[in-house]
Amino acid sequence: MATEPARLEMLSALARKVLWLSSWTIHHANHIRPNADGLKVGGHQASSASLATIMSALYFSVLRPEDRVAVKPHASPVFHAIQYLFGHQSRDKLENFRGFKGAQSYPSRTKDIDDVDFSTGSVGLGVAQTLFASLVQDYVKAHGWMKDRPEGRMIALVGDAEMDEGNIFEALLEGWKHGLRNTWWVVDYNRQSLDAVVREGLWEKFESMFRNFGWDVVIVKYGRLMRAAFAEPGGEALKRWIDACPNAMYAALCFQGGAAFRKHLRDEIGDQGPVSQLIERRSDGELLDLMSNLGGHDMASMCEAFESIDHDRPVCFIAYTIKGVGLPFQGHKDNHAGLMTVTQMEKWRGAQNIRTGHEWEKFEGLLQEPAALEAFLVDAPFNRDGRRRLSAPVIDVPERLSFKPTPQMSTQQGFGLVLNELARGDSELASRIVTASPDVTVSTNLGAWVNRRGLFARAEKADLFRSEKIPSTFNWDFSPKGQHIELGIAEMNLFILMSALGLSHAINGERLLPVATLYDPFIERGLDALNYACYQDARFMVAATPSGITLAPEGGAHQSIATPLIGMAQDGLASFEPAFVDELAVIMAFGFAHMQRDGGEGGSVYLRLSTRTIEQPQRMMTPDLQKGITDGAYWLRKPGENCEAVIAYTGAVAPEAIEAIGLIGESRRDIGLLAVTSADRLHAGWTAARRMRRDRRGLSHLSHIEKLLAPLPRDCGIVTVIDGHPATLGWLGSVRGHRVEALGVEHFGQTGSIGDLYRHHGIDANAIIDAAESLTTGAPVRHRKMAV
Ligand SMILES: Cc1ncc(C[n+]2csc(CCOP(=O)(O)OP(=O)(O)O)c2C)c(N)n1
Ligand SMILES: [Mg+2]
Repeated sequence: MATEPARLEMLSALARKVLWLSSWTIHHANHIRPNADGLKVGGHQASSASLATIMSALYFSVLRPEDRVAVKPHASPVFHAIQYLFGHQSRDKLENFRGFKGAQSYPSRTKDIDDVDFSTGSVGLGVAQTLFASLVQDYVKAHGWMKDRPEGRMIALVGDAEMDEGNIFEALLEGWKHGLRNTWWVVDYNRQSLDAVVREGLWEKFESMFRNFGWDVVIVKYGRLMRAAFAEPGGEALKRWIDACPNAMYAALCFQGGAAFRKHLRDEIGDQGPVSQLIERRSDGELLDLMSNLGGHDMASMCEAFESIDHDRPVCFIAYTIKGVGLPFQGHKDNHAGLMTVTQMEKWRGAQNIRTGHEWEKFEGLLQEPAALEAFLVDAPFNRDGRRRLSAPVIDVPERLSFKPTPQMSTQQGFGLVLNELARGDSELASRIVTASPDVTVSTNLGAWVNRRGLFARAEKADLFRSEKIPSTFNWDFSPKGQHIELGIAEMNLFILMSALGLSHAINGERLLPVATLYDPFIERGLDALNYACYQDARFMVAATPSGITLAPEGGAHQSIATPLIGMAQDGLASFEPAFVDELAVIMAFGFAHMQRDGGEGGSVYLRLSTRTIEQPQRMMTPDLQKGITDGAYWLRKPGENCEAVIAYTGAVAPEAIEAIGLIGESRRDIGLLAVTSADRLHAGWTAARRMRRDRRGLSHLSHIEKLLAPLPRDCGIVTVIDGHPATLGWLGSVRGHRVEALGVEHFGQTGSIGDLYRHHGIDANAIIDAAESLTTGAPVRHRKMAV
């Protein structure tokens, strides 16, 4: 199906306009309203130009409202230019590109105003996001929630060097396992990265790899001018020369221009009659137009390629392009940060018929009637349904979740019990939960949930062990109604899946409540994807277990030290480390509600859990206690007026802290025990309160931790203890100026029993007592824990 010539003409005109506007945006930011600190805006002009035609073909003609796109980070100016033409982006924001509150350097769902579907920036992640978004769409459809909404295509515009990122390969494999559909990746094959020109023949590797994973591959190499020239006498020889020309040479010739092409062609092909005539018939300008008419810059070829797809299998388009096409530094290997000079821009402005002072006018310099162009934009199928970002109602969450208590439990076990209770019921909440785990479903206690709710797959598949009547603890039946997505071991995939599930309300208009489990140390393996998911405001819950050195015999490789600090520092992620299961049940209920709150009010949730079985408190869950738990801390033993020392603990070391309190109690009368369930929320509350007071928004506002520590005498000492980096709680002394001894883990773990390791790292009861003693005056503490 060919696009009619009149339509093609409009599309090509708009693509030229997009190239102008995107380049002018960058030029403006550098030369007309430069950044106050004089920083140049690099990395955009050349990289954007590559995609002006391809993205114009997509947005102005091919895309439908239900399609969703991840745009290569450096094509942000092209994206903003397209949205500006649609009327979704303001001139003011473009003039302030990369400035404070201006259009973002990389498309951002949360910061940009112009309908960004998926944020990008860290290369590779947006690409994989589209793949997982498609799997999520399948999930929503299989659960009967698509109603009459058509299926969208999930499309990524990918840089060729971006394909080096390992997470893309991990995603490809996972997509193949799940029968991926409705996904298009368009590779901007400009054969350049940031530093260099890519390896020869890379496209062959891409082609075989994608086919291997069940994708269709469409290679768009030659534009219309080229194809017409190949049909002329001598055209075959020209085509052979183009195909054999090394990437670096082709790029260099594009930079040098038509005369250089002519010289090279003459030198290399020699005088061969028809092909020489073909070349000589063209002026230098025409020859350059011909040689730079690669498929990715030819509107007809791109429309044809996109419109030829009449199935829902995944497709990889490899579109040949020239980095910086149409600009003075096209093809130059150093052009990534290249910028046009003022003189170059003036010359180019002339060639584009743009009058000074009219640079931002939508149709300036185009030959077509403005009214016809405007009508064309209004009629673009992409805009048919108006607003594309959807929303979904909030799912009710009870104040706290129930579980079957036992006197001794670990938080990991408790997590399984809470989910099991949810799975047994028939609440709306339970029906919207989707769990996922990278091959650690059973070992993170998700088994009971999965037994009841089943695994997700588009087609039914019964558990063979069960059908063969072989006894097994777990039923692994797959069905379209299943609520657990089992992944391979790649943690990057887990977090990008969370990112996709956690945006379902905005993408599919159907809310999902995703819960991921993994081993705590492997958060670091997927950290950039976790950050990415938070950056674009996806909402999910991560249960990371086991953690710290408490998983003692596993050795140093599996012991996490830094994760509590990651939990504190990661924006958009509220992190908790409860010691007891009743706390966890409160936190999970809070978490499911927090995941659904709008904007800055809500976010994702990280639970750092443990396999250590400890004695559980028998107590009433009062509203005060509940609030303390979710705000981040509460007094497990309230300090008196003359309190000498406070022990503030987090997580699995609770028994050590309690034991130390008992032993110190013989020699020191007034000792407090502070249970810290979330160093993250405590710290965030504290900084927010100080900001409010500084800004005079709430002069008397005190944060939770300030209120908790207020009654302590000035000379009271605080011992903090956590199975993680001591800096997590070390700041508590700054709140009201108390001295602190911060205990924790700073070195890779040894193998041994929990007792051995707590002693070795100085987080056992005796170490706590020693620390308390060093902070208090008076006689030495008489009792110590006896070695066992
Ligand atoms: C994870 C990550 N590493 C490094 C970068 C810095 N960076 C930005 S673009 C780029 C090269 C991109 O080359 P390609 O994908 O071919 O895009 P092109 O500029 O050619 O369009 C690099 C290394 C980044 N954005 N993200
Ligand atoms: Mg490239």
